Amino acid sequence: MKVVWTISAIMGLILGSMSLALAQDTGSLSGRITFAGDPPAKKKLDITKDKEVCGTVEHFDESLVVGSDKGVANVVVTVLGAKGGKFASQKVELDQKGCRYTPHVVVVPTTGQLDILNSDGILHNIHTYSTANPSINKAQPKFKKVLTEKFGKPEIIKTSCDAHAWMTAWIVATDHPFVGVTDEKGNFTIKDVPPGTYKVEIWHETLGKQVKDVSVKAKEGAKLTVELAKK
Ligand SMILES: [Cu+2]
Repeated sequence: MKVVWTISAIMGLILGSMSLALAQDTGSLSGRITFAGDPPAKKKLDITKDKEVCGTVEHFDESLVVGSDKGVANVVVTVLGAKGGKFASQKVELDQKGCRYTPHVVVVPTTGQLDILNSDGILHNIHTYSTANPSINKAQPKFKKVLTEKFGKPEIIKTSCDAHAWMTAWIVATDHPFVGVTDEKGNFTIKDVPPGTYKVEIWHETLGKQVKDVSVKAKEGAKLTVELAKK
């Protein structure tokens, strides 16, 4: 018994130090995406249907969300060609609450699944506009609390609800975890990136795409600041 315990303790130490070594050999990439010019005013949307549910939250146009300090939200930052890494979770959620998708941009592993929740208890519809993956056009009645979908090919997919014209979300299907989405302040962080020189893709639904070269060094945090302008 004692021997078994000792062996497992040694194995634990070895495995522990191995994963520690792996973590130390990676770097991170963080930064900020800003808007060139004056931040556009928030545009409030008129809710014309199912007001008793959809009207419980305020709705704003989310196609371009810029903070007062010019940070752009919902920008997808992807490190192209980085190998390995681990997803935080294979199960990701997209909620429909107050007839609004949360989050607006959701990152889903191509090996994982997206659980689309209907917290509203009214009829929604999931309509995806994809090219690499099969398109989805499914009703989600009030009793259907969860709809589970898979996206096997990497792609950024526009998603909307045919029942509520203002509802839009973006599904980022990815085969690696080196993807970040900017927060309300335009900040993003991508952890555990293997050292190397990469092309980094910056994508926003309204402001388009840019590609930058970035070098990530072991145990160091690389920084990237990009300004996006209206096309
Ligand atoms: Cu809907």
